[in-house]
Amino acid sequence: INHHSEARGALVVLEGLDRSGKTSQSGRLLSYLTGLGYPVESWRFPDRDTAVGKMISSYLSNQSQLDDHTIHLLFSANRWEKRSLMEAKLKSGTSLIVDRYSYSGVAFSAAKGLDIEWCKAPEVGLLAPDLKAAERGGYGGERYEQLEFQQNVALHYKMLSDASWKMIDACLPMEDIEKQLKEMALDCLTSCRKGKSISHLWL
Ligand code: NYM
Repeated sequence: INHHSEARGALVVLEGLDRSGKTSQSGRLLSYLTGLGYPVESWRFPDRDTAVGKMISSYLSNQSQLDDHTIHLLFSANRWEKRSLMEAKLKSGTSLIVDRYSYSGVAFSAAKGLDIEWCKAPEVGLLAPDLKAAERGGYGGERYEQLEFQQNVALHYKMLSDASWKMIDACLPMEDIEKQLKEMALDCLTSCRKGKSISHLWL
């Protein structure tokens, strides 16, 4: 690896339904890329450690009730509070593997019946992923885990996705998913190092 000081890191986002296996895949991808010598960190949204994240966590575990619009804006605020750190990491050459991002934000809230354009608005200006990988299929005592709701979320992911999304069948053997993800991520890291510039949502 050629460690150019100006080479930036890549923003790799994993999306998918609840229990589609994103979390274990992001762990595997992290160790693979780290093993190749790339500086990489694994992040997730919601980030439950921040002040806003604690409110989200209490809502998700049914310990508090919030209006659908309010929780939507908190999920978005949770991404905004990490935006400058995210940008600093990427510019310093560290790649980020992020488990859920704005697409989960929009798909889950729109599946509850909120207007999709309203849902996208607070995401405008956040950093756009360099790779959007989504696991199709799969799913699972938290809020949102009912099958019908998951199907509705899937429908909204579909509405948000375009040709730039890399779709992976979550029903494939774990090793196959892992292999596909590794190839995609490596391509992405390479093009970011070669100078692909950072862009912003909503694309
Ligand atoms: N979720 C996640 C949202 O509704 N909006 C968001 O912006 C994000 C990031 O939170 N069911 C939902 C999806 C999940 C739940 O996520 C918790 P996780 O990955 O299980 O911690």
